[in-house]
Amino acid sequence: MKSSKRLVAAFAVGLAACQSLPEPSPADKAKVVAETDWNRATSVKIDLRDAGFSPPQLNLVAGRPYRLTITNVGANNHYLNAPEFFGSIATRRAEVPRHAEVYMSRIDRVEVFAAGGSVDLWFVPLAKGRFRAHCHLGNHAEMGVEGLIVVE
Ligand SMILES: [Cu+2]
Repeated sequence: MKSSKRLVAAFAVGLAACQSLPEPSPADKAKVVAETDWNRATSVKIDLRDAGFSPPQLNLVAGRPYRLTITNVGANNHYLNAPEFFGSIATRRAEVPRHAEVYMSRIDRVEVFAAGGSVDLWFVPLAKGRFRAHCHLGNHAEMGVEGLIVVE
């Protein structure tokens, strides 16, 4: 078993026993990023609409690499704000296709601009759980601009 797989398994078991498990260390996350075959990333997407996230629930599997495309199809700017989720993933980079790639180890929140703005996040979820994601601007969350990210 590769060490990154052991790490994922340890966090998955830990979270089941205790919901307040501290997030994986930066060194652990860096190890997962380095050992992951990013050519095998699964593409998933969330559209940010003025009335809600689509789909309202995103299902992921711990230990697998993902490319998450977040596109704003609404008339207002929106955030995807999910601090617990972002803390629990090994982040490789954020990418605006054909324009920029930003290599980073930790995302706090993501704002995507109205009417077609888009960004791809490359990451491996490390902890199983149900993570709330929402837009904190104005009353957007109350208007439904929120969703759930479920990692199994
Ligand atoms: Cu919003």
